[in-house]
Amino acid sequence: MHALGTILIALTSASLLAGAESRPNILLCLSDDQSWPHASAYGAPVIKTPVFDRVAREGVLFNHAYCAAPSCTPSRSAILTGQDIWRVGEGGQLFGTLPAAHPVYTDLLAENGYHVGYSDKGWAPGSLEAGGRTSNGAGPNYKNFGEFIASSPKGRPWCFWFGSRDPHRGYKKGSGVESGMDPSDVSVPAYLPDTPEVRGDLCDYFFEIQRFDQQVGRMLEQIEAAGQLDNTLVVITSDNGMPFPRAKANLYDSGTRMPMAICWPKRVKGGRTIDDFVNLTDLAPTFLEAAGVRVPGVMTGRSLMGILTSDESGNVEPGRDAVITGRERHAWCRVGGTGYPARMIRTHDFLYIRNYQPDRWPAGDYRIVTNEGHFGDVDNSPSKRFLLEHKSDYPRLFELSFGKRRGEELYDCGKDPDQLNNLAFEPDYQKTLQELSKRLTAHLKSSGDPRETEGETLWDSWPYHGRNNWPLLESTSRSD
Ligand SMILES: [Ca+2]
Repeated sequence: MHALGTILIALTSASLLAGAESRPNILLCLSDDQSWPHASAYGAPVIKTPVFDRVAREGVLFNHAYCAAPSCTPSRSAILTGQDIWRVGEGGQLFGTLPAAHPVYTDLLAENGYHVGYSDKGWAPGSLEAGGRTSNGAGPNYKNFGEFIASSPKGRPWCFWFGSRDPHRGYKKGSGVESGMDPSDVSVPAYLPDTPEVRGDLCDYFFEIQRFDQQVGRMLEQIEAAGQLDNTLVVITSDNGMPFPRAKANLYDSGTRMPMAICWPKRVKGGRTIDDFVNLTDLAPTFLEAAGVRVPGVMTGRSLMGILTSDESGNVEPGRDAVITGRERHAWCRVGGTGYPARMIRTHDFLYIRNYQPDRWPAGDYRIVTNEGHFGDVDNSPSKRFLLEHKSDYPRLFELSFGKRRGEELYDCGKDPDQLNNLAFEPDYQKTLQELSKRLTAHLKSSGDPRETEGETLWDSWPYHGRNNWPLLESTSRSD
């Protein structure tokens, strides 16, 4: 090796060592199936999330954070790789895999001296082996944060992924009310029937969000006790929307808009609320930049460090006026194991959705197998059961959750915050629709989405590494 090269390597190592103490610890706390605005910092009634609220108060609260896909596996693939789901192959759908060829921020931090680990739900669900990985993309597994922090070498920064299993179903029925919640105070989204069954189900969901909040609180106490909170970058968010009809696995706000709060006392001015549109793919480049690690060119996310280190509130960075996300196969619930491919663009005023296969059932095929067996993209739940059993009392809500959809959907988010009235075929909205459609297509093409760049796509033929709950799929399906 040339002498100059040796000197450069020595200098690089020396500067890394010199900077090691100033590099932040990174803590990502991810709930499982929590929608915006279900945290008390957003003013949501009934629910109390003092830890999330504290991080928002001492740091930054995001009003427009969106997951990259409204489904566990693809959302987690996108967080780890910092890429849109259509760029990560079989990582882009539920029970897929995470191909080893895609760099993940956890590996990059480990290669640069970080102590890395995760507990509970990491990259999941799916098959890591199928993608050529020998360990979880979220890092080595630890029993809990306490075990991780105790094993953390002195003087080295750490990066931890806490993947809670709350508020994923199932719920203990009545747990919300038993904990003291008053169901009459619940704000029921307009896409759900306002009934005692649904209000009770929402309370049980809130109960688990509060349990997640308490878990995060105990971790922050440990970090404070170790005197490390000042230089720890803490992110609290969720992987996808709540497990209710027309929410999780859908591209409406109910499925993709996430609560998110970030603090880092040493570097980030607190007490700010941000209106910029951000994607959870932005987290990987944020963590890398905070750690002084080069962000790979393949990452489509954009670091949030500019927002975090600014003094501003509201709209901070130009160009962050929209997010683009998508959906491929969620559950195995259609004839032939197909998905419901769709992409969306969300701006401040509008949500535009493109459904590539409107002939398919968005919530899964309607099949007579068991009472629980309909519409497999919607988690079984008291709310789902109520809507199925009272279809004739709530025909519109039933259609909105389970019926077929048009190839294009457009919602006026100011007038219709729950996104119920599709304006895509209204003459007054054609100009808006054309503009959003053009912008969506341009982004999908430039980011290499096969749905736009290739005639035939592979998603429906990729393996589903989960239990097939539909053994009679080919023979008993009907399409009414
Ligand atoms: Ca989830």
